[in-house]
Amino acid sequence: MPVIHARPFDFTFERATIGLVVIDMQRDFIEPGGFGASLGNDVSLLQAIIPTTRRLIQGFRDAGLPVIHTRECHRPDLSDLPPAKRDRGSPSMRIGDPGPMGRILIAGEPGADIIPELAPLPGEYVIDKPGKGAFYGTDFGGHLQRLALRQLVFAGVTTEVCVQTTMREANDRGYDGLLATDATESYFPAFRDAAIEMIVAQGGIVGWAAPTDAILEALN
Ligand code: TIU
Repeated sequence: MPVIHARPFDFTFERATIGLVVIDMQRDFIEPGGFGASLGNDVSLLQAIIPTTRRLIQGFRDAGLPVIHTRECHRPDLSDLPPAKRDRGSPSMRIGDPGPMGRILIAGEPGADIIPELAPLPGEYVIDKPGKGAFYGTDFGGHLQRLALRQLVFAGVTTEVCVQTTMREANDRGYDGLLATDATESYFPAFRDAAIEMIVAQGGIVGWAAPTDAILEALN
């Protein structure tokens, strides 16, 4: 069986059961004027991983393996937005408010789109999720079962929020998860590093971690 050289130890997979999950690489998190910026973050930090994430996606496409994209966003009528999420903190704009990329974090608005550099191909599955984890309130689990996937490689933003939450949800459901360490980023680089350490500690309590080159090498 193919192997990715990873931390805390080698990650073994079958080509028939591995897929890539790219979390929330949306304009609302990565470009100025969106949700990430409304929370007071420097969104330019996240732009650094675009080329690596693009290479990782291309590697899965070239190998004929599934690529699944997620988008954190809400229905236009806000019926899937708990008031606690809308009102938390004191954001300069709240979810649903009009901004330079349309209404903040609302499905169908330009800001909720995946950035053009990483646009899904026709036929690639795109999950709209109301929570931080991709399983909550979505058909993500059903889609993984239909594809018969068992091992998931994760990329995207932000490492300690939506990426880590989804990895933990997947881990509890019996999936083996591996985080691409140079295709994930946080508004707080120390949190990215800490999240990676939390995942691989205690014998891979949540999963594995490896750089994109190590992942692509094993796919070839
Ligand atoms: N704020 C933050 O770091 N992240 C989010 O709100 N969502 C995701 O991580 N996608």
